[in-house]
Amino acid sequence: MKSEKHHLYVGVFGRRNAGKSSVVNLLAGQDVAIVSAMPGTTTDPVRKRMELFGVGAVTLIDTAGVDDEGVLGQLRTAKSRQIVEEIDVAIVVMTDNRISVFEERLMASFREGGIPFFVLHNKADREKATAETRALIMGKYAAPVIDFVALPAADRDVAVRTVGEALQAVLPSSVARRPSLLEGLMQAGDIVLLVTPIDSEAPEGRLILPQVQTIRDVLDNHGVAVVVRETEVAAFLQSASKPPALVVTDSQLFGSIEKMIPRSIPLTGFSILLARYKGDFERYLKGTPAISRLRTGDRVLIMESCTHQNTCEDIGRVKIPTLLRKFIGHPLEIEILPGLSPLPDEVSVYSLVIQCGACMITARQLHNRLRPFIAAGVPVTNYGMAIAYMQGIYDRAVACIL
Ligand SMILES: Nc1nc2c(ncn2[C@@H]2O[C@H](COP(=O)(O)OP(=O)(O)OP(=O)(O)O)[C@@H](O)[C@H]2O)c(=O)[nH]1
Ligand SMILES: [Mg+2]
Repeated sequence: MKSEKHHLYVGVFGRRNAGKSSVVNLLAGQDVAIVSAMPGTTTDPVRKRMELFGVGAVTLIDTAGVDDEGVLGQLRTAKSRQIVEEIDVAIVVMTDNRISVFEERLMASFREGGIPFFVLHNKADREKATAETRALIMGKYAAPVIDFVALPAADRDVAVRTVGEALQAVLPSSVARRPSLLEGLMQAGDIVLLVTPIDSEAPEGRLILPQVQTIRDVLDNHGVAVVVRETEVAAFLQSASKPPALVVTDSQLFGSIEKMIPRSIPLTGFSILLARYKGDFERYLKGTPAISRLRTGDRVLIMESCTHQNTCEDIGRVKIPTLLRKFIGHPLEIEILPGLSPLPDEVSVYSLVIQCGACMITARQLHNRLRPFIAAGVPVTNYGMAIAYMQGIYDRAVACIL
C-alpha cells in the first residue's frame, strides 16, 4: 500500500509582469500560460496538474497580477483573491527586491488565512534578493525567499527541485508527504528481501543509513522486511512460503546475488533506490553507460560526500578504481575528491564523475555538487549504478525501478 497521496493546490501570485506565468510554464515543462512583456497578460486563472519531485501530485494555479487596474482589473484581482480559498499553499513571485503594498497585502492575507507560502524572487539573473529583503520577509511573515530564474532557457530539473523542496519546507508535516523509497515497488503484505553484508567494513554494531531507511520504508508500506547476509539468501529462498516481491542488495554483492535470485524476482541495490529517491536519477541513467566509452588516459573523478564511513571510503578508493581499470582494460586517471572538499576549478576535463550514494548529505547538497559537471556536459553516475554496470547487471537492477 502506498502512503496516502494528498493532492496539493498551489497558487502562484504576485504583481503583473513578475513572471508568474513563466514560473508555471517552466515547472510544467510546457507553455500552459501565455507569457509576455506586457503587464496584465494573464487574465483568468490557469490551472495545470503535474507531479512535483518530493511533493507528489499538485495543481499549479497561475493568476492575474494583484496590482491590475481599472474595473476589469479589479474583477481580475478579485478572481485571484478567490483562488486563495482553493489553495493549500502559495508562491509569491516578486522581483527587484520590491516589496510594495501589493506584496505586503498578499503576504499578510496568507498569514492571516493560515496559508503557508514562500517567496520566489524571480528574475534573479538581473537582480538577486538582498539580505534586507530576506530578513524583512522572514521576520514579518516567517517565509523563506528563494532566488529564481524563470526564463525558458533555465534548467527545469533544478527549478522543479527547488520549488519541490521549498514547498516541503513550508508545508506542515500533515500535508507534506515524503515519497517512499520503495514507491511503486511493493504492496502491503509483500516480502522484501534485503541483503546486507556484515564484513570488516560494516560499522560496529550498526547498519548503514540506506539499509536502515529501506527497512523503515518496508514497514511504512506494511510489508515484511527480511534482512539477511549473502550467506543466508539461498536458505531463505528455499524455505520461504512465497517469493519476495523485491530483493535489494548492497551493490558490492550484485555479482553473486544476481545469480541466486530467479529472474522473475526484481533485484536492485540500496544505492540505486537512494539515487531514485534523492539523486539525479535521470542524469545517472544517462551518464552510467559513459563508462563503456572511457578511453586511454581519460580522467574520472570519484566524489565522496562524507568523511566517516569506512565502507564508502573503501568502495570509492579501492573497489571502484580496481573494477573500473579491469572493466576498461586500459589506463585511466582516477582522482578522488574526499569529503565535502571544494570542487575542482576545471570540471570539463573529466570524462566521468562517479558520486557516492550521498546518504549523509541532503538532496540539495548533492544536486549542487553535481550541477557544474552536468552544466559542462560531463556524464555523472553513482557508486551503486557504476558497480551494477561493470558487473553486467545494470539493466536488471535499473529496469525494475523505472
Ligand atoms: N530576465 C528575466 N525575465 C523574466 C524572468 N521570468 C519572466 N521574465 C519575463 O518577464 C515578463 C513577464 O513574464 P510573465 O510570465 O508573463 O509574467 P506574469 O507575472 O505572468 O505577468 P501577468 O500576465 O501580468 O500576470 C516576460 O517578458 C518574461 O519573459 C526571469 O527570470 N528573468
Ligand atoms: Mg501571467
